[in-house]
Amino acid sequence: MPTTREYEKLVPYLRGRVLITAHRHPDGDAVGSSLAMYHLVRSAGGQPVVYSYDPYGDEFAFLPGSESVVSDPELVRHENWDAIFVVDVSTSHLLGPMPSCECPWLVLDHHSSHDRYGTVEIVDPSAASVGILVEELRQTARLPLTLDFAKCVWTSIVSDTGGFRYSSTDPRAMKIGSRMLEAGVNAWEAASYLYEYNTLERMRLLSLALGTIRVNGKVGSMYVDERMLRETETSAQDTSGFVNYVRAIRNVEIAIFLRPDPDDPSIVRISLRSKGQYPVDEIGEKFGGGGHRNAAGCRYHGPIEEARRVLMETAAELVRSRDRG
Ligand SMILES: [Mn+2]
Repeated sequence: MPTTREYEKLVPYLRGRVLITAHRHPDGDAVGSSLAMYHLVRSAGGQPVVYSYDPYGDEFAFLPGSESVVSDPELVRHENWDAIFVVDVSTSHLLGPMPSCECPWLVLDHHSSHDRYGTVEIVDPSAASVGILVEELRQTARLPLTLDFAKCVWTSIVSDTGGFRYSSTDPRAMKIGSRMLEAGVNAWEAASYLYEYNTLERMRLLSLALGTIRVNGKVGSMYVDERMLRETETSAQDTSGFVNYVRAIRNVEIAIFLRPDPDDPSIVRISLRSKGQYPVDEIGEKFGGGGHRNAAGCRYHGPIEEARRVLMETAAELVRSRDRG
């Protein structure tokens, strides 16, 4: 756990004009921790702007502050920022276009493979989500715990622990979660938006994707291609969380999900998940990506069926080498 002294280095910047951003294709932790920072800076008397190159999904619209998020890089380029807060970003490649700013980059992250790209960095791989670090920063700064802030921290923890299910769920996450409930968070409100807010189109896409599931030993895979997206009138963003359906199969230890890159259809974007002992970040890194032990991602240049074959082979190799040793 970071020390009070480490958090104290960030406190003076909370009163400034700050830009807050997270990784592209933001998930619940990226959104929750960005917006928690937004409320924290506001209660400190600073002027925050949250910037996300990829707009937030509709399921996050219940979060206070989400209506003020800026996605046009031109709108943040020419400001005189006192600091840029970056949350949940392991490497600067995962950022959208950023303003060139002489100001300090202040980083809160919890990825184990973290490039040191910031001016001041708090990186704690033992934190279940970055929202936990934002809450610890709030306590250090002795700022009030508001309901708006609590909803964002709660969303960050719920998302990155899979609803308090993953092994990252620890006493620290539960204690901070409990504090957010005391502040008035409604667990069902968050869960209903995060997990039960599917469009009918997305469910139809899922039914097509489920038809592509293939399992070989401990490795399972599934994909969505351009044709399925056209047929169901959906986009690649509608596939978030699909990888979990592969992981949910009994005896599958490594789950692979593939889909076309929305920006470049010649690139396949790949999500990797593992249930336990197999480090899928090692697979991700082989293809120029990365992530956590149990959740990683990468890209592949080539047709989706070829990507699937190559990734399944690589995953099978990892299983073989681990099971031997
Ligand atoms: Mn995270």
